[in-house]
Amino acid sequence: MRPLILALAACFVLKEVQGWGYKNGVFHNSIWLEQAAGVYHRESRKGRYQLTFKEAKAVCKYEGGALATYEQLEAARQIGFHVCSAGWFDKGRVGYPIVKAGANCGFGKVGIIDYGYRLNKSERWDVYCYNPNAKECGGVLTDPQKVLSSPGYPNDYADEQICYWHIRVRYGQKVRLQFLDFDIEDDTDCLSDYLEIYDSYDDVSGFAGRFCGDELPEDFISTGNVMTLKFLSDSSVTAGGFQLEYIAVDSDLSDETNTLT
Ligand SMILES: [Ca+2]
Repeated sequence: MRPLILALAACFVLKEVQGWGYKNGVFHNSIWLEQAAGVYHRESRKGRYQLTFKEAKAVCKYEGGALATYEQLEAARQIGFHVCSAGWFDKGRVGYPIVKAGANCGFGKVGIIDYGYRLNKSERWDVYCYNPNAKECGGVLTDPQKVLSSPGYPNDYADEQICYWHIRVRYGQKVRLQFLDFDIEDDTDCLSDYLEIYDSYDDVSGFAGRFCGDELPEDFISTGNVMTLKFLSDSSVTAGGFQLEYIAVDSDLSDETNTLT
């Protein structure tokens, strides 16, 4: 662990947590950034509701996809894609998919909450993209053991990547993370590109470290049975990327490992 980097990053992280966390009475949880049937939600790096229609299109295109159509969004919704944030989709329409009715979101309705075709394309919203092939980055993982790597590994990762891995192992177990290879654009505070570890199932609480450079981070063991990893790269300079392995360990065993290290 690098205490200095943690301290320096704290301020920035706090800002980011506000961006991703509780906002306008709605808990924006990154778990909902997961894809469903190739559809996924993105917000601007600047935060929620910052993208014009043109910018929204560019976000999807940059990632090799396109704006989702109403039908694609609905198909995703039907398999559980629920996002409480209005975004652009195909042809300048704005809305969001609601699976479970709630008082704070979707006016208590279920379905695509449709704001219709917007006349003013300079309005700022989030975006819903469609890219059935963009599946190598992030995901919800429940396997007891798995090797993860940065997008494109063993080749350099690309610019403008954002990936979330939400790991959940059996209740009563812990997640043990071991780094196998590590090379992320280095800067003093890891503000450009970084891998973050959260000792929780989201990237809002449980911040446990931010890493960059080419020094292999130490093993990390979660407190509970969940962990979140977040990888972000900015718009310039890439590096070799990383590879790591997580293993579900029995709580007793991991305590033992802890005292050994
Ligand atoms: Ca970079």
